[in-house]
Amino acid sequence: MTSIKGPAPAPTSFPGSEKLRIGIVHARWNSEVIEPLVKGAVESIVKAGVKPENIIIDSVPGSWELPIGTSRMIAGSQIQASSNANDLMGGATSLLDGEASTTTPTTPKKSSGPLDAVISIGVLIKGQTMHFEYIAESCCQGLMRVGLDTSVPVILGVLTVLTEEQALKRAGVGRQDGDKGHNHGEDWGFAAVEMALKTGKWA
Ligand code: DLZ
Repeated sequence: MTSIKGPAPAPTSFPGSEKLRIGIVHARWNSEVIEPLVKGAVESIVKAGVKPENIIIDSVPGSWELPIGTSRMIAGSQIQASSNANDLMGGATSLLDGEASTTTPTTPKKSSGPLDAVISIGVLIKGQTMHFEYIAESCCQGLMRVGLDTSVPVILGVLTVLTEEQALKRAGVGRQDGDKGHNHGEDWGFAAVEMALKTGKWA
């Protein structure tokens, strides 16, 4: 039996999206899953009409750090009004060229303008202790708070899964049953563009 779960198809056109600036903050834990998720998000953001140079990518150590990383990226983008976005962490262009490398840690980012939405991407895989529960709960609550406090849409790109295979399938790179699954990063990219257009200064 097929499942009814999942988002309805995203809108096919996003008028005004060429003006948008979208941020992605990703954790570096579980990078084998993070990489396709980030790539999927970038591809759908571009498919929706956002210029690759207007996609800012940064990383934090783990999902626990996503709320502060997201908060800082939003604040930094509102303060700094210069610098080429594509210089930051390699921008999104290298990902679109097929080079799905995640970013390396650097100093806080400058930006060439305020961000219209941010996707926060992390992968939490349950282990033998309670660590997973504490990080997942705090991370999700923290990200909701950042979105509400800043009025900049924060897209929840955090997978909270019980097994590695569950994570891989949700990044479209599943290894078992001949089923690669579906890359949720693609949905997050479209969600970011839709929310950026429905809220903030372009609404
Ligand atoms: C410590 C930890 C553990 C056990 N598991 C994960 C995980 O599955 N996914 C993830 O993104 N991060 C994990 N971390 C790291 C924490 O998020 C955090 O980076 C460290 O505790 C340092 O604050």
